[in-house]
Amino acid sequence: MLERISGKLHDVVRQISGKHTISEKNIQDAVEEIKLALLEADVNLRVVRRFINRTIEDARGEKVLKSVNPGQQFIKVVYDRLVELLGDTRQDLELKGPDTTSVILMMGLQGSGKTTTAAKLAKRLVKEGRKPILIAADLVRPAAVQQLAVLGEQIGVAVYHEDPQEVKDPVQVVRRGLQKARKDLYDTAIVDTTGRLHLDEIMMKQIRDICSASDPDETLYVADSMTGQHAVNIAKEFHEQVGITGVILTKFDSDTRGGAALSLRSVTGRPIKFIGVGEKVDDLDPFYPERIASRILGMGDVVSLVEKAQETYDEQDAVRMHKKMASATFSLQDYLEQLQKMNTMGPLSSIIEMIPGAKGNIQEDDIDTEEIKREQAIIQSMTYAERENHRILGPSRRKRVARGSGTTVYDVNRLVKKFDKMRLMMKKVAKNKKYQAEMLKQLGM
Ligand SMILES: Nc1nc2c(ncn2[C@@H]2O[C@H](COP(=O)(O)OP(=O)(O)OP(=O)(O)O)[C@@H](O)[C@H]2O)c(=O)[nH]1
Ligand SMILES: [Mg+2]
Repeated sequence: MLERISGKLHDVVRQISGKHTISEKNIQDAVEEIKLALLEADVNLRVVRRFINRTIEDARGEKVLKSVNPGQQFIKVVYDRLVELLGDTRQDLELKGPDTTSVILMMGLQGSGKTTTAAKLAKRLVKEGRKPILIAADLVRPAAVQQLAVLGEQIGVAVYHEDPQEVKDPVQVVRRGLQKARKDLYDTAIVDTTGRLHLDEIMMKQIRDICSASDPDETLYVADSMTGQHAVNIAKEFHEQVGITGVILTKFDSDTRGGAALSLRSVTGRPIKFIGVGEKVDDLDPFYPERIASRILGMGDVVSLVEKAQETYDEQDAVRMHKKMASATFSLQDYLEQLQKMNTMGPLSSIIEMIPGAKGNIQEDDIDTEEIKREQAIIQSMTYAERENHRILGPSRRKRVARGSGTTVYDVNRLVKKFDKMRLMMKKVAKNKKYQAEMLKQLGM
C-alpha cells in the first residue's frame, strides 16, 4: 500500500534534502507538493489542512532556515508531523489481567475484514500466552458463523456459536457466550459482529445493546484500507455513537491510495492498533507510526540516523579526520575512536538498515561486529606510541598485544595489514576532487 503517495513524497524529499540553503519560497513549493500528494491519495481535506498548517508553522520557525542542513531539517519537520498524524507511538491492546475475562468487540462495514481479523487477533493473543475464545455474533450473513468456526479450528481457538436458524438476537448470543467464557476461565472474548453497508438506527441500537451487554475493554473499528472517505465518515459516526477504542486497518497489503486510512487516526482521535497485511491468520502486524512515516517519505529511517549521527559526530571532527586521511596520518588511535563512535550509534546492523539504499547492498554479514570488537581490544592493548605509529610494532610487541587483548599474533598481523591497506585507500579517496566537494557540501561549507 501507499506506493503512490510515497512515490510523490520521495520526489519532494529528494529535491529538498540535498539543498544546503533553503528559501521561504522553497518551503512553500515543497509544502504545496506535499499537499497535492496527500489530497491525491485521498487524505481527508480537513486533515490535510491541519497537517500543512502545522508543517509550515514549524518549518518557518528558525529551526529550518537557520540550521546547518536546512534541507534535511525540513524533511525532519515533515516527518515529525506525519508521525503525529499517524498517532505518535505504538499503541497495543489494553486488556485486563488473566484472572478476569476481557472483551474485544469487532465492528465495521461489510467485508472490511472483521471475522478474519478476529481470528488473527486470537492467534496473536495465544502467542502472548492468553486464552481467548471467539464469539460468533454475526447472525445475518448466512455463512458467518461457519466461517468463524472454521477459522477457530484452524488456529486451535475455541468458538462459541449458536445455530443462526434458531437464534435471531445477537445480544443473547453475546450474553451466553460471555457466560461460558467466564465459567471456563477464558481470559479474552473476541466478539465478531455483523457488517453493515451503511449506518441505520436499527443497527446502531443493536451495536449499542451488544456494547452494554458485554462492557468491552476494546471496541475496535475494522476498516478496509481500500475504502475511501466513506469509511472515515462511518468511523467518526461509530465513534460518536458507540465509542471506539482503536482502529484496525485491513488489506494494507493491497495497492491503494491509502489516504483515507491515514486520516482515520486524526478524525477519530483513536489510535490505529494493528494492520492486516494478508489473508492468512498470521498476517497481522502492530502499527508503528514512525515506520509508516519513514516508509511514506521513502527515507529508510534517515531521520533517526541524522539525529543519532549528529549526537556523535561533530563537524570539526569530520574535518580533522578528512585531513588525516588525505595525508595518511590517520592512525590506529583515530581508527579506534571511529570504531568507538560506531558503538555509541548502536549496533551496526541497525545503522545499515537506516541508510537509504544500503539495505540490500550491504549485507549484515559483510560487517562483522565480532571483528570490530576484536579490533578494538587489540588497539586498546597497544601503547599510545604504538597506536600513533604502528610501524614500530615488531614481533615481540605484537606478541604482547595479542596476549593483552586475548587474541593471537595472527589477529594482530591481520589488523595491521588491513589498516595499512585501508589507509592507502583513504588517501586515494580523500584526494579525489569529487569526494572533497561532496564532503564540503555535506558540512555546509
Ligand atoms: N489481502 C488481504 N485480505 C484480507 C485482509 N483482511 C481480510 N481480508 C479478506 O477480506 C475478505 C473479507 O474478510 P472478512 O473477514 O470476511 O470480512 P468481514 O468484515 O467479516 O465481512 P462481513 O462479515 O461480510 O461484514 C476475505 O476474503 C478476507 O480474506 C487483509 O489484511 N489483507
Ligand atoms: Mg464477518
